[in-house]
Amino acid sequence: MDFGAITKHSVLHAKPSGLLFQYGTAGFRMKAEHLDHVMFRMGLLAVLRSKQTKSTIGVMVTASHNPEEDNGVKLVDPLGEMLAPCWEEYATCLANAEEEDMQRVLIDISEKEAVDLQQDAFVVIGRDTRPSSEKLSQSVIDGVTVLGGQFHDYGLLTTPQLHYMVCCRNTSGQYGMATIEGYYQKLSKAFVELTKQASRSGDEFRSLKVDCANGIGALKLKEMENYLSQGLSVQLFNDGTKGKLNHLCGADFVKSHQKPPQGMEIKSNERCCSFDGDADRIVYYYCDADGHFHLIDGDKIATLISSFLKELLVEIGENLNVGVVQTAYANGSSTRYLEEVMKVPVYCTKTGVKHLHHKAQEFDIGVYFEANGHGTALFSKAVEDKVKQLAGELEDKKGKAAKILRNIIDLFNQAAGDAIADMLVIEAILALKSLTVQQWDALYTDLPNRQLKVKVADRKVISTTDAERQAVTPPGLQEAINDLVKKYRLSRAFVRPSGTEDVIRVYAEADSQESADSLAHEVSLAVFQLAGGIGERPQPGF
Ligand code: NG1
Ligand code: ZN
Repeated sequence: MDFGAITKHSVLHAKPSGLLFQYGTAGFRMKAEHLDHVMFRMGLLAVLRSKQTKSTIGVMVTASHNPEEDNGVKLVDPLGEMLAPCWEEYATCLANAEEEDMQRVLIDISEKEAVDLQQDAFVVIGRDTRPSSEKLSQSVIDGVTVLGGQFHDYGLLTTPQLHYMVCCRNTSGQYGMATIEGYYQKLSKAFVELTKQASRSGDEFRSLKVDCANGIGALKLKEMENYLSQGLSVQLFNDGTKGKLNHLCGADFVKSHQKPPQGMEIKSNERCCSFDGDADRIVYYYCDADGHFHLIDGDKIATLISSFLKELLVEIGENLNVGVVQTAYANGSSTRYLEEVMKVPVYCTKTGVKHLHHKAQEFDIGVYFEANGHGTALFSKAVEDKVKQLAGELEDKKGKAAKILRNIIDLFNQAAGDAIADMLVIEAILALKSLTVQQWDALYTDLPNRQLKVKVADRKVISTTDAERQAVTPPGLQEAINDLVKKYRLSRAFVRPSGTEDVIRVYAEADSQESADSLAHEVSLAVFQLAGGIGERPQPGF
């Protein structure tokens, strides 16, 4: 390592004082103006990780569903997965190091991980459409080059597209071509084949309204449209030409406010969906004839997908298992429906897709979704091999099911959730099963729920256990929550510190919206009192 050069460049990316940086659930995330040095240093770290794994590493500049003024960065590991946990710690350490300690920290990481500094390094970079992203990705490149790494800057990409590129490059093309055309070709081929297998009638299944959160999803869907042929016609809204990123639109807005985005005209019973700012989340919805809004969140998406995959496995007749992985935010009705009606085993993990992903790998087919619409399905090697074999050999019902499954595997073949891939899978399933959005929604009725945020002086005072469903500290908080929950029917509530914002999140569900709202409010007050709330006391009403 040329420490002279590193220092020379590093001082041009000075660390602001008095701020703490933490590689959280989704990398670093904060106001864009504080992130320049983090970007430079993540460029350095990506080179070390690339040398250590002898593979291409990805760096994505995005703050996903956060406001336009924020930005963030995360590293993508060789097979397109999230960064390994001990490297998250190195990332935090490097981001917080004072200028004079940089050398020591870099040497420490290299020694601990036995990084061969002579090894070549290759880093691929992508960014979302935030005004700050271009300059920040230049700082990443600065970090990569000063450590002697090679790079390819893909420019504007969705987060899942960057994961795809990393995976393609590390599997020497087996997974697909590491170009944007390669991505479109792989997904559209699978989708078009699937829709050919559907015996559909009418236009109902062919058109879909998509709210792109004024983000990267709009650009990429526009490019992709030409590849989808007649299979699907998407009508894009909030495409970034007018509105602000994630402002009053996008998957996070729709899910948390439980109402349609602005900037989209919805006629009754039309099928609509929303992406988030970097297109790794998706939620569906429609308005019924009475004008009532119906949200179809990640839980219902997981239900549709896992039920369909289970049916295919029955057709194929192999002894393979499907499991669903959720977090504590999953609606209680979805868990009940999956377990009791679908007879699918359901597991709960901590928030953050890496936890869900890890658990989902234990099944032949693991379907995982966060309620907010971030998720995918994973297929074991055994399933992939069996399906390929049957799809090639058989022409009967079993062969047909195997062909469908093979295309779904191709569409889903993403190491983390991809709104575009999820959308295509969902559209294909609805078409194949001739299901309307209303029929899909009617699988079960969500329990009314409410999510709130509480500001506290130090969010670390709350620690949790049992996949975040129980608060361990501060003392007395869980008992208070238990007492409040008892006051309502079909009720449940939990609290946890956010990994991406400086807040405590409160979740409550109950038999009516009034009860869910009131329980969420009461739990917020308990958090405020027992966990050191700051600012104004939580007020009832939303
Ligand atoms: P935090 O801020 O830790 O709650 C949020 C989402 C996660 C995940 C991450 C990363 C909720 C309640 N939380 O995490 O599910 O998607 O952002 O983007 O939706
Ligand atoms: Zn996102």
